[in-house]
Amino acid sequence: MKLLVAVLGLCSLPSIFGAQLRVNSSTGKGDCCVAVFEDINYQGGSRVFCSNEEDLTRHNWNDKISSFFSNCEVFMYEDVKGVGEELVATAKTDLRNDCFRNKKARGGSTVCTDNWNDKISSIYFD
Ligand SMILES: [Ca+2]
Repeated sequence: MKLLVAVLGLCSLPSIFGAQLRVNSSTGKGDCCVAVFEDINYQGGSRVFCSNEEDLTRHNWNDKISSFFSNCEVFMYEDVKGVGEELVATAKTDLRNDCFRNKKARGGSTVCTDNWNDKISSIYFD
């Protein structure tokens, strides 16, 4: 989290998420939200999601995300409704650097078959 604040300069995380980051009155903690970006390094068009999004085509965000950060662990999927390859993370500055995980090659070693850039189609928080 410190890294994110550093990367984004003087902005604190709650101010980045703005009014969409609600605080739970019983725990004092904010809800989970994720800020997604069209380009790497948190650049380009952006949007904040604070609830599960089973189909990003509804928001015109399908296969567009190139970086993101969150205040909690987020589960991202290659296809809508949590189908396909899964990526679990709190932040990624450049999804081109992240392989689809552990595809077994002949002989048992793992191999990268593709990267996550412009591939995410659904988002879950739990
Ligand atoms: Ca993109």
